[in-house]
Amino acid sequence: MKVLVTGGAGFIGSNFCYYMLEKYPDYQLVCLDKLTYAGNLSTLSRALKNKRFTFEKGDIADKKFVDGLFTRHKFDYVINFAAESHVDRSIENPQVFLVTNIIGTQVLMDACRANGNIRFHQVSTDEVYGDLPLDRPDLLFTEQTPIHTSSPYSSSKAGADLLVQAYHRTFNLPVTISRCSNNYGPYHFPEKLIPLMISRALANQSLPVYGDGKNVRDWLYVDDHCSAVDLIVHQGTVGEVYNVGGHNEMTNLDIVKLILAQLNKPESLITFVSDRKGHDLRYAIDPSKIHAQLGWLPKIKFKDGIKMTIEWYLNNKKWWQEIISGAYKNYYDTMYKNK
Ligand code: NAD
Ligand code: TDX
Repeated sequence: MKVLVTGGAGFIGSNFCYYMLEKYPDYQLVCLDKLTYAGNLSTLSRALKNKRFTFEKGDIADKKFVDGLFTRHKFDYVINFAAESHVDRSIENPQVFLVTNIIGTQVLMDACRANGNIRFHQVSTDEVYGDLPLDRPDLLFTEQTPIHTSSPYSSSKAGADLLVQAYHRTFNLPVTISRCSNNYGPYHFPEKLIPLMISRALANQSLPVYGDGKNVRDWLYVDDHCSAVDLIVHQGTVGEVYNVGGHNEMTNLDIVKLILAQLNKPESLITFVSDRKGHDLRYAIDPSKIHAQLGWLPKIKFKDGIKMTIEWYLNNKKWWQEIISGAYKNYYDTMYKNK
């Protein structure tokens, strides 16, 4: 089998490449990645030593490049992780989100159609459902929850999801979609909450918590997301959407306090800053469909996963210190200066 993994130099895509190389010793993997600010070849250094792994630098929205790639390789599966993924950046500059997340998905699906209707999987997000109130813990996102987005990022992901479903109905393209909750784990880019707070706490820098810190996210260890995508791709029903999550809701403030406690740093580092525009209050996934139909369950409990993650950031300082010392420093100064 030959699998195209797009966005494989990013957080979840790279973890997925390692997961697949280990699980399927006879699979060939091709990783297509544009290497934007969020993509790092150093993340793939172990994979690049594997003869079954090939890296291709390119843009999923570049039709000429993508068509050429599909001519050079005969893919059995295409799994689309490539995206602009940071909500705050989408508020500053929406356009690239529309180009990569919507047009990129269309270009990939057209290439699948033109090359024998290749099986296509879209990695989507729980953010397409909008948010839930903080005072209704009984409410969860199901696959039937209406799409109702808040940010340019989530709108671009929702646009792509609708297009994927349209390609199934109109062209009979064999597709599936997964909508996962917030991931955490190794290689998470240090602009996102958990790695940002770990890296700043280690440097005794202030920890910027948006608003009152009471917003809730539903956290899943990245390997559990990888196992869900693997199951959906191999055993899922074509045309279907699967929610992925592990019932692990926490407020942002509790996450930050937990990180500080694990690192033995004082809570006085916490600084409340102005809120994210349109900030979603709460995400919470109902994963009963993927459990009932495919037998998926998460393996890593949050209390173990967060320890493993902090340990990984302590043992891999070179990886993230190189990132935060370059262009990222300007990003931090610009994005947080008025908060
Ligand atoms: P990431 O930002 O860490 O990685 C994205 C990768 O895509 C990078 O390597 C980047 O270089 C690449 N990329 C960006 N634009 C590209 C383009 N035009 N062509 C080719 N490559 C391009 O993102 P992530 O957190 O790993 O998220 C991966 C996917 O999972 C995204 O589709 C995201 O919407 C989805 N998702 C993420 C989470 C989460 O908590 N991080 C949760 C649910 C779903
Ligand atoms: O400095 C910060 N301070 C803060 O309080 C940052 C960066 C975030 N936050 C808050 C905002 C959110 O409520 O923490 C929460 C998590 O923020 P992010 O890490 O930016 O993630 P989120 O906005 O929840 O989106 C993530 O989950 C769904 C991913 O980035 C998306 O790609 C995915 O689709």
